[in-house]
Amino acid sequence: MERTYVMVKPDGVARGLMGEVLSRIEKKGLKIVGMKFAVMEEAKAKEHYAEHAERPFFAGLVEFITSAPSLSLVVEGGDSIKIMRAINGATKPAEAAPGTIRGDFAVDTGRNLVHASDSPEAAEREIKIHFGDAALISYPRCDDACLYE
Ligand code: IDP
Repeated sequence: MERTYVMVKPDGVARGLMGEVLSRIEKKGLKIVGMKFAVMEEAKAKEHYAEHAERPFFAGLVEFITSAPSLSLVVEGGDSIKIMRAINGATKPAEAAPGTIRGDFAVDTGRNLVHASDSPEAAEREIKIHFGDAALISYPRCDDACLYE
C-alpha cells in the first residue's frame, strides 16, 4: 500500500477545517495511519519547502507554516499520492475544481489550506521529515474488503 504525507496547514486549522479534511480522506476509503498536531519547527518547514528556497514567497511561507499549529498526517491506500492531490485540488484555488478542498474552501494561493506529497520520492522524504522513526499504525478497516478488487 502506498503512503503519502498530508498537512492541514495553519489556515485550515484556524478555520476549523481539520474535521472536514479528515472526513474527506476517510470517506474516500484512504486510511490515516499517522497523525501529529503541532506547531512546525522552522528547520522542518525549511526542509519541507526546500525546493522553493529561491522563490520570493519562501520566507513568508515558512513564517506562516510555523506561526500556528498544523495537522500532519500519513495517509495510506492504493494510489494514495495521486488521490490526495486530487482531493486537495490545484495549488491555485482559482484553478481548483469545485468538489476539491481548495476549490470549495480556499481563495488565495498563500492560504490554500492543505498539502499533499506530489511523488513517491517526495512522500518518503516528507514522511521522514515530519514523523522520523515514529511508528505508523496500519489497522484493518471494515470496508477494506469492498474498496479493492
Ligand atoms: P502544492 O502545495 O500544490 O504542492 P507547490 O507549487 O509545491 O504547490 O507550492 C507549495 C506551496 O507554496 C503552495 O501550496 C502555496 O502555499 C505556496 N505557494 C506557491 N506558489 C505561491 C505563490 O505564488 N504565492 C504565495 N504562495 C505560494
